[in-house]
Amino acid sequence: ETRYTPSEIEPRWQARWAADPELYGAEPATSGKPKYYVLEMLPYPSGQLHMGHVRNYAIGDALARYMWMNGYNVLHPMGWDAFGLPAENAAIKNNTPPREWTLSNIAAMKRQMSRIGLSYDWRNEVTTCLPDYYRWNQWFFIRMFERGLAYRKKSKVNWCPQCCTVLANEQVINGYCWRHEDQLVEQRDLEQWFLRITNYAQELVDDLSKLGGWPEKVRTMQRNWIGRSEGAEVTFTIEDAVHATEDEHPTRHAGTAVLPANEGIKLIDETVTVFTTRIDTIFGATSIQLAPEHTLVKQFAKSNTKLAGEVATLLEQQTKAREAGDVGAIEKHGVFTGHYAVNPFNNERIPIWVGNYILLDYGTGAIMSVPAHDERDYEFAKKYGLEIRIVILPRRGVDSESGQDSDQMLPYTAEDSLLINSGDFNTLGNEEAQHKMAAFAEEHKFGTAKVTFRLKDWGISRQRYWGTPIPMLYCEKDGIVPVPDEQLPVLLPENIAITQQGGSPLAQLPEFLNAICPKCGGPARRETDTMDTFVDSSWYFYRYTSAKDGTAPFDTAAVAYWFPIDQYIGGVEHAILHLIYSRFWTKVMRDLGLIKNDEPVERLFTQGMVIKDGAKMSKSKGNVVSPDDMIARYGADATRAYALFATTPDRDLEWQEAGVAGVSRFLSRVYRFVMNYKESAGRKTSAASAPTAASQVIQRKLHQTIRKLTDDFGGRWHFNTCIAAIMELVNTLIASEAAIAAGEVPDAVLADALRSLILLLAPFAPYLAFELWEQIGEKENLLRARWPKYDEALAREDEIEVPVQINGKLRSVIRVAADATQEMLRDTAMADEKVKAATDGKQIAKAIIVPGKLVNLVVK
Ligand code: ANZ
Ligand code: ZN
Repeated sequence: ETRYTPSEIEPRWQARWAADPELYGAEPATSGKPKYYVLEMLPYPSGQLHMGHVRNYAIGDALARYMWMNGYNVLHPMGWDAFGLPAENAAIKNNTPPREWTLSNIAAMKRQMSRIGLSYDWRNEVTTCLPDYYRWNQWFFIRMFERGLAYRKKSKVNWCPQCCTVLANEQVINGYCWRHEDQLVEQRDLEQWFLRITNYAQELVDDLSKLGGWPEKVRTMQRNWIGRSEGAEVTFTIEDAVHATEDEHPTRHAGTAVLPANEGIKLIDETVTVFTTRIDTIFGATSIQLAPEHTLVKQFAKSNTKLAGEVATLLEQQTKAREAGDVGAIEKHGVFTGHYAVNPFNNERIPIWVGNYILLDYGTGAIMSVPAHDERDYEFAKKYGLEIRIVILPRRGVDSESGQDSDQMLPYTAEDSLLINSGDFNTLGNEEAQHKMAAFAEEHKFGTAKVTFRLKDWGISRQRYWGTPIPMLYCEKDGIVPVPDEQLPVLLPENIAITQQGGSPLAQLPEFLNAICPKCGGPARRETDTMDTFVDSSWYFYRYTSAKDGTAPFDTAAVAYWFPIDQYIGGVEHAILHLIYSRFWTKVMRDLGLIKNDEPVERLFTQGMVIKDGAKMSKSKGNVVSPDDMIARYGADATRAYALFATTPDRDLEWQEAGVAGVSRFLSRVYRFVMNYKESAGRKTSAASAPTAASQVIQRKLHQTIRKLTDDFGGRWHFNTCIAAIMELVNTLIASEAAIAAGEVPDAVLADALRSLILLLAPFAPYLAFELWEQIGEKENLLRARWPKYDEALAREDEIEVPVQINGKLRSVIRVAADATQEMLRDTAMADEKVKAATDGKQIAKAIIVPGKLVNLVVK
């Protein structure tokens, strides 16, 4: 008897697949076939694949193979997100150049991928750290610069002292560095390059509605991240500033207009603009609250050192809360500035405070505080004894039954309410009031309706070496000048000493730093920062369509054919940053006229994590299972099939080696069975005999399995139950061995069963499938063989009759499938006319249902 030996089968097929680049190669756009672009997120070349990768790729690979077998032209590419800090850290630690380290990791991981048997089109491999790729990052950057979409500004940046670099907001997780879980992120002021993603904020929100093939949770995360708020900006005038600084409690219109000649008081802005989403509550505003860093506060504090000190404390509190990622729950503190503002709606004078819960970088950095109708303002007003004035009420008035007085229901924040104490706007519903009041403000030129976004422009400057050089020059005469296209790429120098110190390593290389201004021919300084690596991953999947193109980022005709990506598969940790940047980049490329699609990805799937002993696999927990070990012990087919069999792809998967062993035993059963009967499979033309009971059982199971898998590949993707169904099919075949021996199963039926079994197995265990396919004498490329079709009639279970009793009396007999479940029996019984009549108007107290035997209902 032959034994299943993956260690013999798998390397043999690896060699054959490697020798045939066409096998998994996409055909040209002109193939005339329908296309299918399936993509898994490209890995960072750390040097080792982990089980999370294996799972991600096993899902994509199964799908790619299934689509090939359904006649599609499939693009299934792979590449390397190859820039980034670990290469620099490794360089410092091992004294290896980052490029060398990265490329050798890529080679190692590519070997792992080929051991796993993944069906990638390596002809279109993309490696983002190579100049033939990153030159296009530079090219895109210059196109954005020309359109004002890339700009430079001094700004507070998130700084990780361990990375020695700036982090994007998205790379700060609850105040900590995404790479260093225990490193609090600091704030620093630096000149940075930004991409104007906020220009696309509205479209990025709007187009989420087009992404019906994305998980709802990812769309919600993006919507929240973009954070669109409809509201209004209202400008309050500031009352006479002079006397306010001299007297803590000035009276209205007090004092003369004599301005002291000294101090910076003349600098004081005469107005302050707030952003509010509830202009309908403006008659209830009893203070203005400014962010500690608001310019007005700086002016107020100039001549008031006490205030300056207090504001510094407020800012410190806010920064701490920000670093801890929890500004929302900050314990509120504030300080009165001594100044007053005038509410343009009622000319009322209200004090201007500084609040530690007001952020500079949202809205206008200033708010009108309405304690009666906002939680935070309420808490603040209670603490500092500020007036709380009710200006909206529930439509039905205060709930009299509960006996609550109005004070106890505060703050009252409902949207659906009526205005009171609001002058001419009294009795309006709040929504109508919002429109009328915004219009009123606009008409009188002290306000305007306004949409605000939480999304910030994307800071892409990194003071690191291993990234795409930003292709900009600084000339004393001409200022900021882009590197001309024909000088691209700006090559990243290779011989460089990398050190841990802050600042960009490139700045220490005079031959890089010193350049010639293309405008005036004079000396210029080269930008020494490199780009955030999220630039690389924002458009890499376009490059896959024509990765060798030396004249353009991609071939537009190929992109027109392949895009959008039909199915993208990856970790939910990329739900915000990578996927928002990619969507932004696509829209920019569209506006550059390069592509037609508005969105890059049609369907997105986010798989669950792989865990071991209840925790995410990690070196620090010591619970890492290496794919190489598993493959050495059980083979690649068993390892990857187990990654799909253990649970549905969206759930977290608890890795259990016993499960891999179980899948491996199942694969040996398949192997043995097919090898035993491969001769019959060759004899497809035996005389058609009348259907026997044994052949009916086999065919029914076979067609049910085909139906199950076909349905699941269509969208549900419960590959675990798909593999379980194949196991059942194999059990049925093995249980039929006596009947086969007795000649009760026609050769044609057996041959069809074997052939279909191999095809069904091919997406999950490709090595075994290719091997057995050849063993049964098939000459055709397995991937071009057609996925089996099921016959509904053959799949149908025999029907049986089941009696239905009501309170012990036989009332009806229903016809159901032999394998009908309790639910199916119950549903069929309840739909039966006689049962309906007998239970009409009564309650079913109890239902005893024995599948295949009887339904017994007790009614009252
Ligand atoms: C007055 C008001 C009354 C407000 C009311 C709310 C309820 P979202 O929805 O998140 O956009 N706000 C505005 N800018 C702020 C800043 N820089 N820091 C802290 N808070 C700020 O929130 C908008 C609301 O948050 C605004 O509407 C403002 O408070 C506050 F019954 O204005 B509101
Ligand atoms: Zn110049």
